[in-house]
Amino acid sequence: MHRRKLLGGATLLLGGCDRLAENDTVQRVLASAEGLTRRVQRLLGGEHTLAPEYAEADVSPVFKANGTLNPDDDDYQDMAAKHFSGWRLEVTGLVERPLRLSLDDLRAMPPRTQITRHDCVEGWSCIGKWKGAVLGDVLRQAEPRAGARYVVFRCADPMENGDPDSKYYESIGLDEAFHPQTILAYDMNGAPLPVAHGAPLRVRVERQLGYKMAKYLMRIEVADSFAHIGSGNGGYWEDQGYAWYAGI
Ligand SMILES: Nc1nc2c(c(=O)[nH]1)N[C@H]1C(S)=C(S)[C@@H](COP(=O)(O)O)O[C@H]1N2
Ligand SMILES: [Mo]
Repeated sequence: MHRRKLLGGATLLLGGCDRLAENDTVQRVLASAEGLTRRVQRLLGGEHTLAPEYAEADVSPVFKANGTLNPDDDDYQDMAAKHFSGWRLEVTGLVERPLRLSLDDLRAMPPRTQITRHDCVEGWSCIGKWKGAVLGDVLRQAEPRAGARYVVFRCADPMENGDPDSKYYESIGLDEAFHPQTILAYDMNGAPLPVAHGAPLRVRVERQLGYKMAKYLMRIEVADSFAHIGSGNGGYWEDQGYAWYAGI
């Protein structure tokens, strides 16, 4: 009986980015598995193991777009109509120097290009080529203050009928934020990021699952806790029951 409950939880997890039922067993399994993957990854490879990178020939001919494909938000639509010339990435919270960066500012920073595999919790994968600014470089400019533990990504897309309080968000630890492959991508497969994939800027966190990779990025908040955001679990999908540390 116990075993069947566990398998039920695992099947739900693989079932996709659908809402998970508020189920105690699922919550417990996710919580324990999450700590385990994180510890095992650290034991096996240390903090900064690189995710595998691929060759140009491996790039998927079609990269599936998932989740929000075009944000239902007037401000976002206005910015998109002006080719994101008015868009700025804000860096706020526990930092010495809050930042407001244009796409040109980000493109002027030393770029990193990587060809990696994107794994969605739904069970599909695609290989894509990403180019962007290294998040660690942006954070070093902003200078996180003592007590900073998390980097919270705030996105433009409401998840419930245009409700501004339901906008997608995500968070990662400061260690993951300073990982060399954690980038803010403005190009995909050699062209500016399409709207369906998160224009004008999306996060790549290559050692974790797709839902960590926030699209339509508007603001980065450096914080000591995410308990005050959403339902307090560190991300839109985490609030529906997914693991915060989504290691692959
Ligand atoms: N802002 C935002 N970011 C998001 C999502 C979303 O709906 N909104 N979906 C997530 C999920 S579940 C996946 S698999 C990837 C999909 O990225 P893609 O559209 O480039 O495939 O984006 C992630 N980031
Ligand atoms: Mo996903």
